Amino acid sequence: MHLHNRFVLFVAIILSHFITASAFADERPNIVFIFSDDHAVNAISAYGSRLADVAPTPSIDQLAKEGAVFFNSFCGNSICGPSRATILTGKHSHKNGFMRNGNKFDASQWTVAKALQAGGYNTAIIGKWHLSSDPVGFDFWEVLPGQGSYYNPVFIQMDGQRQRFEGYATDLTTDKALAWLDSRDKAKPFFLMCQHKAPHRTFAPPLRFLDAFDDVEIPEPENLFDSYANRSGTLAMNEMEIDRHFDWAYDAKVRKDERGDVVLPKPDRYGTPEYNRMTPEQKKTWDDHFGPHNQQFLREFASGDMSHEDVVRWKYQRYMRNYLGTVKAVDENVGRVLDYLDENELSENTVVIYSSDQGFFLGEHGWYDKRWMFEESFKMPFLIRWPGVIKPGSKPMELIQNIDYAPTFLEIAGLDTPDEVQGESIVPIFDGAVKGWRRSLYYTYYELGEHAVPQHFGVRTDRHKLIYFPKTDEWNLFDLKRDPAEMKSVFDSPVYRRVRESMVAEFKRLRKQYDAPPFPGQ
Ligand code: SGN
Ligand code: CA
Repeated sequence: MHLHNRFVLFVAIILSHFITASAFADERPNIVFIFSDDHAVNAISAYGSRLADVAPTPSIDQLAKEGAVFFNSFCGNSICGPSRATILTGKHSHKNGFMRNGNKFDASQWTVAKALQAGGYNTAIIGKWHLSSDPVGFDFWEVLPGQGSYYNPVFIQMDGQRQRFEGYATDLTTDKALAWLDSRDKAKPFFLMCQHKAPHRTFAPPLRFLDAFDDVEIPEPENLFDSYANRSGTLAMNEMEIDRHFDWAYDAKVRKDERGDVVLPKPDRYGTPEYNRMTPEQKKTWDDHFGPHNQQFLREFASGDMSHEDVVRWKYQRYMRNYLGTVKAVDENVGRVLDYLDENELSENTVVIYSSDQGFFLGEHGWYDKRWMFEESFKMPFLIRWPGVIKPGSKPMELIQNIDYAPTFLEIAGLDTPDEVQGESIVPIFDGAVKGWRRSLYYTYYELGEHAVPQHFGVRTDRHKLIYFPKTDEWNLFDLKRDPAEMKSVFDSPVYRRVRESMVAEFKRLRKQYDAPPFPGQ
């Protein structure tokens, strides 16, 4: 902790014992952490991807313009609950015990929320939580059960009651966050986690944005039709392809009762749970939008003129329009929070962060979903605005990871980070002159089964990535400069012998540094 911060905190604590709250206010910065679920950096225009022109995100981009956008920000385990547990604890999954989505978070352990609360912050979490046990360390919480729903969602209240609200989850989460800001203890600085369900599967946009992308053709990634050659054999075993696994009614929104005699190919296993939640008026708006598009598609499909690739391309367009519609609502709601801070003269002394629990495949490798250590799902968006501290328009290239969030929040708050925390505060990067920053990141994925992604572990430097698949005992090595789309492993190439040796050594070093357990089954 900076000496200055330590002094401010010391004075704040001493004074608060003698002076009433109205006479003395703790001036440490507020922290607003806006977090979404499965938001790929490629769907944020500040990152400048192929989608930047067709799907701009002006409010999230405002954080980049007025602060920093981190281009090399990553998770430690590309799945929801584990990423959230890492953010709260500053530790990799094997240390905080939350390795898979099915786990229950051990709420008795140290978390950054508890530390901020004990350190004088007013703390709240609203929206998606997904850690099974109740939130601890928050003065206020109101969270979605499990994955939550998009339309007319239920929120769990602090007394355990479940209450259903009419509306759209992203709007409601923001409404509740702003209401909490109004009612908070204004003598204290605040830490607010505003966490959206969107743009998670089943990619259901607010009704006002159903047609937002109707008139644009969404650019395809070059590897929409990946053959999975030249890499681990486990890639071809995946169950997350737009082609073979994107469900017709559930994901592509072509309901069974709309199809007449037309028989669509597999997969067609699930129903339409989000549609079923809607009021009759909401359903009508939905049907007025999707009905004519679906009929046109079904006619074309039935005519036999569509090739297999044409059908995949149609599904990709349908997927992206819906995904980007949910993102548009997230962006709009980020704007509402920024406006609130302006209107209440809070912007100057509030650090605002936008991030998401991991990345997502937007058709790259033919996929939706995440989990793999490949760039699209390994990356986490990270944009941060801190007026007077971060130079507007900064584009840091340091390798940061979700283990770093807890120590960063604590340094912002002028509080100490316990030694057991594995991440580093990124505050020194804000000066633009950090020396000796980490040179590599450790990755783990422990789930067994869903979407058929195998357990794997790896290391990434600024140039190379090494992945180990224990079940098949395979190693992949990627040269991210020559092969940014990760289409060919060079692990066995003699040209890469030196790189391979140094990456394997770095992997071992990191596993030791983070006190990693043996690989599963070994
Ligand atoms: C659900 C989804 C999966 C998704 C996981 C994990 N299926 O199970 O597609 O990979 O969540 O997502 S769904 O039918 O329920 O939509 S995570 O973000 O929670 O980790
Ligand atoms: Ca997620």
